[in-house]
Amino acid sequence: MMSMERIAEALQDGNSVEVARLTEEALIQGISPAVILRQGLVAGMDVVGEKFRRDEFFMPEVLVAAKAMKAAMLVLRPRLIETGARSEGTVVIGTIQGDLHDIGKNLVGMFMEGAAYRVADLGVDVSPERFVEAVRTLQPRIVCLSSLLTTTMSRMRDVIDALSQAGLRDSVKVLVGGAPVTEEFCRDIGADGYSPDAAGAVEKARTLRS
Ligand code: B1M
Repeated sequence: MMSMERIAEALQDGNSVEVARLTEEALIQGISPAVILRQGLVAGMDVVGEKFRRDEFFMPEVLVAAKAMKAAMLVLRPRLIETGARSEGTVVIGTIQGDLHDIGKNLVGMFMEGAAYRVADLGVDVSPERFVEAVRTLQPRIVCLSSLLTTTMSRMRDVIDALSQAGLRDSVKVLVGGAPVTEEFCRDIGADGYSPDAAGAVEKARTLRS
C-alpha cells in the first residue's frame, strides 16, 4: 500500500506530474480520497507553509506546490463528488477581497458539491458587492466565506454588513472559515457558523436552516 508521505514529499517538491500520478495510483490501490487529501496533500501543504514561515521556502516554491496540489485535486475531484439529481440548494462561495488563496476554498466547494449542493464559486478577491449581487440573483441557502490572511479577514464582517444593508441578511446563512478564522471571530462578526475544515463546513451547513 502506498505511503501518503510519498504524495506529501512530491507535493513539497512541486512535482505536479508525480503528485497527480501518485494520487491516481493511490486511488487505484483503494485508498480513500479523504485519506489521500488529509494525510498526503494537506499534510504536504502544511510542511510547505511551515518552511515558508521559516524562510526555507520562498514564493516560487510555494507557487509550484500550490500548482501540484491543484493537479492532484483534478484527479480527486470526481471521487469526492457524488453525481446525482438531488440538490440540497445553492451555496455561494468565495475568498474575500484582498485575498488570493483559493485551495481551501476550492476544497470546501468540492465537499459541498459532494453533499449535493449546487455550488456557485465566485473565485478570489471577491468584493462585498459581488457577494450581495450573487445572493440577490442566485438566492442561495448558504454563503461560504474563506480567508487565509489575518490582514484581510475583517472583510468578512464587511460582507455581512453589506448583506444586512441590502436587506438580504435574513435570507441566507453565512459560514466562515480559513486558517486564521476562529469560532470566536465568527461570533464577533455575526456569522452563522464556523468550520475549521472542508468536511466540517458540510456538517455545519446541514445543521443550519435558512
Ligand atoms: Co500564502 N500565506 N501568501 N500563498 N500561503 C499563508 C496563508 C501563510 C499562513 C504562510 C505563512 O506565513 N506561514 C501567510 C498568512 C499569514 C497571516 O496572515 N497570518 C501567507 C502570506 C503572508 C501570503 C502573502 C502575503 C505572501 C507575500 O506576498 N509576502 C501572499 C498574499 C497574497 C494575497 O492573497 N493577497 C501569499 C500568497 C500565496 C500564494 C499565491 C503563493 C499561494 C496561494 C496559491 C493559491 O491559493 N492558489 C500561497 C499559499 C499556498 C500559502 C500556504 C503555504 C498554503 C495555503 C493552502 O492552500 N493550504 C499558507 C500556509 C499554510 O496554510 N500552511 C499560506 C492548504 C489548504 C487546504 O488549507 O486554505 O487553510 P486552507 O483551507 C482549509 C481550512 O482553512 C478550511 O478548509 C480547508 C481544508 O479543510 N477552510 C474553510 C478554508 N476556507 C474555508 C471556508 C469555509 C470553511 C472552511 O467556509 C465555511
